[in-house]
Amino acid sequence: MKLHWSPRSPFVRKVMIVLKEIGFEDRVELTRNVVALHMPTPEAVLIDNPLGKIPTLVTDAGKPLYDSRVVCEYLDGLAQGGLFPSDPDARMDHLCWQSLGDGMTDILLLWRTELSRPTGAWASVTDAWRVKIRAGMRALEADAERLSEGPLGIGQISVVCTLGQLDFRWSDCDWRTHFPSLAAFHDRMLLRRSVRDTVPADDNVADNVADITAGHLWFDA
Ligand SMILES: N[C@@H](CCC(=O)N[C@@H](CS)C(=O)NCC(=O)O)C(=O)O
Repeated sequence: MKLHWSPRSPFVRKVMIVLKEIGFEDRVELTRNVVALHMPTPEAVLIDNPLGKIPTLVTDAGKPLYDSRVVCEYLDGLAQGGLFPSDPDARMDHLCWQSLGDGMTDILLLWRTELSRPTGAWASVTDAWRVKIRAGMRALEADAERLSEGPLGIGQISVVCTLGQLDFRWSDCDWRTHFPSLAAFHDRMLLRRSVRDTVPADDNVADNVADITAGHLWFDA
């Protein structure tokens, strides 16, 4: 299989954590791609995913699969890894955590792009995103004990990628002070090799977006 990949992508990270958890790491060839909303989409990605996004997986049969939710579920199904529980209640918990985590990650990515807009960011939109990220963090803090105690599933994987994105691109937001149970959950997740080995890293491929998020996301006492 081939995976359109980047070490900086929180959505690719979900797939990488799943691959490591199910022991399929060696079955996938990683292809480095630089994708960003404000840049021309690489042809190699566009051929496999008309949306031009990563992660995109090409199966051994040559079938392209996207997005991270589909790719993670496909891989987990192949391995019967149990990361998407079959019990309906547990499954909905995990799918909802995934929706919240992925939705917050989407906002964090769009927000950073908006901040780089040459004519200036649209303040009403970024203000609304701040409200949503704060609400999302409160919801996750309320669920942190269940996230920490339950068996690993796609819900925890998605949420840890959102928190990792805060550390990677919003490092001054000090989320741990305001969400201590979530911080404990994050520490616990870092005990897993799959999580530790996939912490986002900047490999210095230019994407023309300077580090411009400082001072834009904070949490009230
Ligand atoms: N919903 C998608 C989101 C993927 C996504 O936004 N990936 C980013 C990189 S982290 C991307 O490809 N951005 C380029 C673009 O949106 O054109 C998923 O879960 O895979």
